[in-house]
Amino acid sequence: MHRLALVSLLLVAAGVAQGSPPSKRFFFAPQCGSASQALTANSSTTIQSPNYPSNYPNNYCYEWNFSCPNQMTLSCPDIQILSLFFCLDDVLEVSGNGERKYLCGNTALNYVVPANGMLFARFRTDWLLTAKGFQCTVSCAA
Ligand SMILES: [Ca+2]
Repeated sequence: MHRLALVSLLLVAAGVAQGSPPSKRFFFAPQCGSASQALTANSSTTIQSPNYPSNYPNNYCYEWNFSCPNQMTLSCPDIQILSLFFCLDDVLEVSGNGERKYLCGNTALNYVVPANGMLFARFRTDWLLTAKGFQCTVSCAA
């Protein structure tokens, strides 16, 4: 376990040394799948980690983009993302209202994007240790 922690720290250091943003620090991160959806007024959809509520897989990356003509809300009442390194290993990244969030651990999120905005979410995991993940609702206001 001690050796594993040391190796992980070296990997983190290597990633940070590349100077890229946290979402791209891990050189072993896979290519991200992606989906874009234009929500219409008064509609909603769900995003979730694979296998939810069972554990998400290792080495996973997927990103979502949503647009909405009105105010848009991302609601994640139960987030369980296993991170040993301050959201650098497994992380749900959210942006769209000027504040970029890096979510890990046991937490929740209610994130509001102004009208005619774009909501971006990316879920990325590393090569070991998983957890339950998340299920979120994306709502486009009436
Ligand atoms: Ca992990």
